[in-house]
Amino acid sequence: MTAFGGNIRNYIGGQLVDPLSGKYFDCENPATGAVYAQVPDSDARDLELAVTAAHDAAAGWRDMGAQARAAIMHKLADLMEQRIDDFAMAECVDNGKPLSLARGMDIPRSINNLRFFADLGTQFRGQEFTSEKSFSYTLRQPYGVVATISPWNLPLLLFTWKLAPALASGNCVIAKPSEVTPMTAYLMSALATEAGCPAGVLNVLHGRGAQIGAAITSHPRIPAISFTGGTVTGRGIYQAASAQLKKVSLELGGKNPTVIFDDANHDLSLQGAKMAGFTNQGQICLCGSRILVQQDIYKKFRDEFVAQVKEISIGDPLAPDTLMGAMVSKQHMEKVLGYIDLAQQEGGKILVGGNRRIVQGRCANGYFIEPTVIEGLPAQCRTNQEEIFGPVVTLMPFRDEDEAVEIANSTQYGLAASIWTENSDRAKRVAARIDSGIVWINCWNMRDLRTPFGGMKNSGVGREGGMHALEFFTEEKTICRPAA
Ligand code: TXE
Repeated sequence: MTAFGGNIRNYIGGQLVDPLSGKYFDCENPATGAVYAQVPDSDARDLELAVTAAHDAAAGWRDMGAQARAAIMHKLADLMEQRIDDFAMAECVDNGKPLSLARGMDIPRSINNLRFFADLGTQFRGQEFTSEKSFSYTLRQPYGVVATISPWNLPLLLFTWKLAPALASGNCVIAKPSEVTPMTAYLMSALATEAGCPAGVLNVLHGRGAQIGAAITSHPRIPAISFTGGTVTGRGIYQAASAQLKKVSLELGGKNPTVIFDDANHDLSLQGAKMAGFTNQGQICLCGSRILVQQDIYKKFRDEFVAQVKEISIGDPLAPDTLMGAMVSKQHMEKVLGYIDLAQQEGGKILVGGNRRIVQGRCANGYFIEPTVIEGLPAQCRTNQEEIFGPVVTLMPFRDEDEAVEIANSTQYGLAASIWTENSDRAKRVAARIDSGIVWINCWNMRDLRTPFGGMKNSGVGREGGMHALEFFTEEKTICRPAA
């Protein structure tokens, strides 16, 4: 295994290389505040090398066929699986998330992303159309070279979620992980050659969004970009890419409602709202940060919810019983704390949490925030409208289905929602009326990787997942001849 810590390197044309500028910046362990690695500050010159390597490899990768590509992707997955504990530890140190979460969710799902899309690529096909006059069929052809830009909250999971369908559909890739959490993408890139990945097929460039990210977005030889991150950044990428009519897939923020009806299973809905609110320190685009509770059960639900949130163990991500680790960075911690201040200025009452948590011992300088529950705020205030992306939830009562739907739909976002009720007719009615890309009924974050995934409104453009991702990374060409 490549040494964990020290200098991270780019992976270009099958080689681990330093950035041409020789410049690096610090990478912190957010649970301790200590610098533990150096990130290449890549720029347009590094990109040029990667784009050339990728174009040189494109025809070979395309013509190799889906089965051979799948074999290489499975081999890479095998190599990662053999080092699963190292990857989990790296994700934990880089991101601040509990080791148990990295080991239980992030890394297994990352490996599965590779396997899932490797296999799906072998099933991918065009269409056929016959009429009295003509016979037509379509070819699904890769772009050649595409880019992926991914965020810090689920670093390897989202890196592979984009990379895998791009590779499986026959593209060479320029992949840019978040500069805040580059380590697992680096460790994975260091295994690609051993897995049999031809030089230039996968290129991983590290560095700052405003520099290497922007260079990728505007590069004329990268016709398609898949991005996951904040809505403001996504909008900028959309604008930059539109100048060259690039194909863009955007998976952006959320302000997701958790809707609890008075006939919900009490224990399950409490558990579900807690998971949706605080998993990964609330740093998942799917997190349910607005909890809407029907008014006749509001007080009972609130009191028990607050009691349970008080019990969430927060602290050293390495400790086996830790449920909440550190925020990803000092800057992000300060942003979230700023929103907690704002909530109070807006008249919100903090029922539990509300502060930075100083953890004793080796994590004394880490960036921890207490799980925070706020009530008494109107649906239209900034706290209830803007993505906080931290362990902060609000509670709001509602009268009936109509009011629940109205509040649920009252933000600029439309990514995910969860509905808790034992009445299946009501569940179906409300699910159909909520404006979001996915609605869960009596569950949260349950995922079938074949299903379309993405957001309505300002939560994104396009759908990922299953065939949708393979379609995004290919052009469909129609071929037509007279009927025989
Ligand atoms: O993410 P950015 P940030 C939300 C969350 C968070 C906010 C900002 O609310 O507080 O976004 O987070 C790259 N051209 N989400 O600023 O900037 C960047 O290097 C090209 C939601 O940390 O969106 C990184 O690789 N690329 C979310 C990626 O974009 C650019 C996950 C994401 O970073 C770029 C994370 C540019 N000009 C944050 N600027 C989700 N949807 O899951 C930055 N990048």
